[in-house]
Amino acid sequence: MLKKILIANRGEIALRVIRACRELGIETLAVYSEADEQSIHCQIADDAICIGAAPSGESYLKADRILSAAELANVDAIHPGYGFLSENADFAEQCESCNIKFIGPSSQTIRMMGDKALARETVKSAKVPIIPGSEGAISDDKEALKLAKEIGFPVIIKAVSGGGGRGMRVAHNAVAFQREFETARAEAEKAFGDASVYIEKFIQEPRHIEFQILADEHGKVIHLGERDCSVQRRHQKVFEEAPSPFLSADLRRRMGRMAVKAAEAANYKNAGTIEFLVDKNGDFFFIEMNTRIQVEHPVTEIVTGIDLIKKQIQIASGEPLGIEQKQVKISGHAIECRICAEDPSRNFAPSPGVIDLYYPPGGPGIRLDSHVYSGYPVPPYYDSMIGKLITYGATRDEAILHMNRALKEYLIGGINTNIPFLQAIVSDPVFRQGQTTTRYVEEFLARTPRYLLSASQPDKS
Ligand code: MV4
Repeated sequence: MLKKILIANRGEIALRVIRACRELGIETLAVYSEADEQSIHCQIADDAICIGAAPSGESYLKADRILSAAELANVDAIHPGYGFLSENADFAEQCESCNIKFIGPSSQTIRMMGDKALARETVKSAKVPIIPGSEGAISDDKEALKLAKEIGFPVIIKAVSGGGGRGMRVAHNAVAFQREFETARAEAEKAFGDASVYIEKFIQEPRHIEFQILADEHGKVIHLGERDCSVQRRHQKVFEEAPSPFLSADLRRRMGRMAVKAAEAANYKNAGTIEFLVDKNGDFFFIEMNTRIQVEHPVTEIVTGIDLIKKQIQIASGEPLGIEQKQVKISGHAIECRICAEDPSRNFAPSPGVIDLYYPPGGPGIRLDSHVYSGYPVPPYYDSMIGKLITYGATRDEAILHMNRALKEYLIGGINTNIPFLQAIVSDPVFRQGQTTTRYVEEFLARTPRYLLSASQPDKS
């Protein structure tokens, strides 16, 4: 078993990893930026090292400083959490060459899955369904247009180095396609330093359903069922739940089998996620693989009873999975919502500042993963998420009942949060009936008056 782990992250996920380490009897080293000196992850870790100034480019993204801290403190592994360096193949490779275990898949797998066109081809070779589209990247505009016409409009143009919704353009006809193709390539070059794009048939109003997989270093791969992440706003997930209210037992079995095949094709190790789009007919297609632990992992932990962070560490230690696919049972229902320091009535503008009152919800059916407390200054430098509220019950209705109650109990003063927005969604009949697609939030916001989304009363003047 690993003895000492550096947590190359901040916020709730740093805390989550430290908690798992502590229960496994593993020593922890936190790293932090100057803005995070008062952060709880520095307090509860066994040790903490400052790695630079507040902006993440000066600290949490500085691979060399993190590796220096790792060598100085003599850790034997690094847990990258999500975001920051978690899907950086170069960083994973540097860890490998320093003989420090990167808790995740190999740098090779990260690199391969980071190339979204290569990921498509890789899973296709394992007969995992993909969306009709180009074979690999396509650079010639005439060839691209010809292919788009063959596929049939609308089509979507995606950056090979993108992912998570960044660098995508939709074209509904040939004229628009020529324009969007050039724009997509220019944007991709600017955002990722790589102009390569690929194209796919555009699926209208899909559901986003992803499968959690676990793979040990002895070649065994299992899946832990799905999460439905259709409730998103501008590619930021808002609600995530397990199981999906949309999947039949048969569809779940078929998708799960394909998720395992995709992971096997990538020679995957550790915890990972296979993302699918599911259309109205229940046809499903692979879109991307995420080679990290995800924000929404707790809903899977609750319905399977498996601690994913501990599993990541045990797998990285070389231990066998110790669970057979047929032993994985999904029971009950869990829903997560992301609590963010932002103002929904002002187009979700970030709302950093000092939390001057903090009363978290508790009681039956509630898990709260958060690093904040009364007096905590939410820094303006990072993601606005200040916690994840997860509720669970025997049924979806019960989980929703707890969520509704917990959101009303949750008191956060001094900053604005998205809690009123989350409350409005859990009360919405479309959400309650589980009728959500990736268009849902947009549609919800279009029919919901802004004052209903803020804690303050409407301006009467
Ligand atoms: C698509 C799509 C429709 N058709 N691909 C966005 C995130 C990235 N992982 C893939 N995304 C999409 N790919 C095809 N061929 C629609 C989306 C999409 C989306 C996907 C999941 C969740 C929310 C979304 C919101 C808008 C678009």
